[in-house]
Amino acid sequence: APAIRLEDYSPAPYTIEAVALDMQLAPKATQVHARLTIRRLTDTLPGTPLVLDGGGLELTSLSVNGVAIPVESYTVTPDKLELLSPPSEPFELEIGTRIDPDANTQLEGLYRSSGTYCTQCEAEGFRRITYFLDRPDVLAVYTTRIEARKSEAPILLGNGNPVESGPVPDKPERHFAIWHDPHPKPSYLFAMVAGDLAHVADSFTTRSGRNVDLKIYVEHGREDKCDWAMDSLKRSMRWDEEVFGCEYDLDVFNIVAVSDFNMGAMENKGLNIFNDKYVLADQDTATDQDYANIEAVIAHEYFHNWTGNRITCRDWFQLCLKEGLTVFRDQEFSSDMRSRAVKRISDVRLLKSHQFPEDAGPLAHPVRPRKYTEINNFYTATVYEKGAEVVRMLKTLVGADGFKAGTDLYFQRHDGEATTIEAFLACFAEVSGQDLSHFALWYEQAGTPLVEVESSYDATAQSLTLQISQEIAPLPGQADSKPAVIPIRFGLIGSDGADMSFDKVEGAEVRQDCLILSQRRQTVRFSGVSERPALSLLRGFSAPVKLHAPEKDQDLAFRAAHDSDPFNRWQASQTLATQSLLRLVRAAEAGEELVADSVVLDVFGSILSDGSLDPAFRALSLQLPGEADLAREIGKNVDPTAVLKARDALRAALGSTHMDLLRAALSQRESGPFDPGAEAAGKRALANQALAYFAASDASDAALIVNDLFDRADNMTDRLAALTLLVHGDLPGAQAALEAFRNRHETSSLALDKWFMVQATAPLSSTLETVRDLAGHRLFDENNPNRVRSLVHAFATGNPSQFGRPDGAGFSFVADHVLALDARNPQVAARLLTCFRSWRAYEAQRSSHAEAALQRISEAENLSRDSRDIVDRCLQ
Ligand code: HT7
Ligand code: ZN
Repeated sequence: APAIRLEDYSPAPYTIEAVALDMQLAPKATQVHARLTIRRLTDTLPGTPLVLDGGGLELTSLSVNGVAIPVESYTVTPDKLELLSPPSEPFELEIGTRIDPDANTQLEGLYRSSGTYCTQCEAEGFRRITYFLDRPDVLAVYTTRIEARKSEAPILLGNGNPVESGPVPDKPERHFAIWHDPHPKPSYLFAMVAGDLAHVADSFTTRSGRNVDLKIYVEHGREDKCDWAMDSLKRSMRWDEEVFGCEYDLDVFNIVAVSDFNMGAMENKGLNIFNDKYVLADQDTATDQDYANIEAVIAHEYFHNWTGNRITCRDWFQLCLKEGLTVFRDQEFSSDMRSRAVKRISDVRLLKSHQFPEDAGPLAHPVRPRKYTEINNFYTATVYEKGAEVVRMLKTLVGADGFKAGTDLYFQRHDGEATTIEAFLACFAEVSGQDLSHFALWYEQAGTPLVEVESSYDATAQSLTLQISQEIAPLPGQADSKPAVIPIRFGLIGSDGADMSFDKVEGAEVRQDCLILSQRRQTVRFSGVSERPALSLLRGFSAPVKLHAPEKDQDLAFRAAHDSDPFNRWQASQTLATQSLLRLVRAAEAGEELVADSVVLDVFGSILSDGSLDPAFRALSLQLPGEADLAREIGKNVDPTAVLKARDALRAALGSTHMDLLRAALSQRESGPFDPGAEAAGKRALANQALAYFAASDASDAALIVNDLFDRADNMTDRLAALTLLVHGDLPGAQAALEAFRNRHETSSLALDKWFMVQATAPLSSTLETVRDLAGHRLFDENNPNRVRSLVHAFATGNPSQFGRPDGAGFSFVADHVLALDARNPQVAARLLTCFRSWRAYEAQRSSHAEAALQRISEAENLSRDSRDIVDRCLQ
């Protein structure tokens, strides 16, 4: 497929101002009638052909201004409809198409999930419903009439506000509903749902007094699992008014939860459709992480109403305009609902584990890519998470007030438009008076800058000198890099643990506690520094960079205890653990004895016993860097078995050294009624982290205590924590616990996903065989994306030592699944395939097995455009 390039953007020659859709639903033959009001743009020559996008469509009728048009005046294929010489004046084009929702396994366009008709139109799904200018810069007002058998689909939902509903004359078994959305929108925000659904209802009064009916639709019997989602929605609506001044703009806001969905959720105007994983929660089936995710995703989709829907993207290259900004907004929301420090640490962990590897390998691309062959492959951690980091840096640079003024201007100036990153940045440049043209490089350049800092202190001159450099390693299609504007928040910590003052700084701009780098190499000199400080750099992770600032273990231990910035306090303990683990990996590779460093054992002991710290923060600080984090640090010639051994050795040493402290922490586990809030969740996280070390220790009663927790747990967080320790540690009782878990949750699909995932991520040599068996299990369903993710994807991304087995069998198993899946659901297949992206980092034997698996995929016949794109880039 030819690449689509940003530089080739031009507006469509025609626009579609209004859409009246009539959808006669039937499982295998849905008839769609579209009446489009089309206008030639003034710059378009009369007689210019009109080319509409289609996606596997069957045309059943076609007329212009009410008259069927002769066959010689158009050409049609399933993927394109061309009117050779459309009217010069505004006209009405009526198109009939027939589609088969039941045959739609790719879950784009109109499909059925557990019998419910639903749609997914982002990015290019609307063209699978009718022929259209299916691009985000064509904004139309939609009216949708939905008709279905009443018994099959008593609930009929569309975008906007409900207008009318009732029985269909002369067809007693059918009924209809009409919905009208007054806000012009791009086709990717179109949605409809029809099915036999239950709902919960609530309401919200906006700050200007508009009453909004809120409803969450779910399968019957799941109504009692919607409380948290509804509560999150109301909190999101209030927060967006208070923090961003954004108010809701329709009379209804509907959410529908479906069980077959390619991604997390979709922000269709007034009718959000969700993967049910991000809606349904109760104490028995959802973990604390699930509750936090639901809160974040509900907020994210709601926030899109302004950042994405009211102001949308001119083209798909601008995807980060809505996604980066909306992720930033949902992160801020969660920070306000929970502990800001804990949220920041969790977000940075996610960024480093998902985005950094993407940005360092063959799939690297700028936050605003310049070309694509399949847009679905660009819903990436770079566009979303790095995109949010860029917005965060923007806020750091222009300040909180400048940021608020900039977003106010953006909302006011671009409301109702499809716009660009340039227009967004211009708002902040204008209100702050800052030139942001150099900053814009963050949208253009791929790769994570490596910032290296060497410091020297001159006691006589009382000065501190930093030699700083920044560099991005060469990437495919990007041999060289330019230096970026990098805000580095910092502190100089004195021996008493407090931040020190200094007189002046030369060699870089400093605004408050922020050093602003902009050159490849800079020498920065602080004067008036009264003693050698401990350097705290990149506080709050103020820029998405890799920081190398060599620091002795003792200095890291000092900062882990004293840094006033909680993020860097956490980072110091992580860096300390990483340095120690890397030494253990080298020892494991050399076949030496694995002896843990005492400084790490001490620091972890202090955190464990420091009751003054927030439990959630302690839990995070006690977590060791993961196997994949260590592999990323090692960078090349990675042997995942040595990494696993090193990590296991340190976990065991921590458990055995601190057994008494751990026992004490376990005995503090709280009882009483379940509370899903962040504080109670933090206490559970700490208790379960303590349990994990205890299980890794040489305590003779470890298995007993874990089994006991499993049996007694009254919530999913604790039950799953215990199950994971039993299964991953191959402890006595593991198989019985797995069986008990499956029996208990046989009817809860989301809980069963966890049952599959626990087994897929066990770092045991028997796991591949188990996973193969599970792929044939009666409860496995290859057509359900959540189930595929919980087994195959979890194995490929959450089990480094077994996916990366030295015999290549892990790679081969995943490749088999990519190929099988590709024919049915290319989007999910291509995403699974990205797990190979770091294949070159393995040691020689493993990387040659991974390459062979990729080659096999590459040579398959009829590979989808989605998978072709990923495999080609991986092998390039
Ligand atoms: N904007 C939504 C993206 C999305 C999506 C994209 C491609 C294929 C299927 C999809 N489902 C949802 C989700 C979001 O970012 O809020
Ligand atoms: Zn989004």
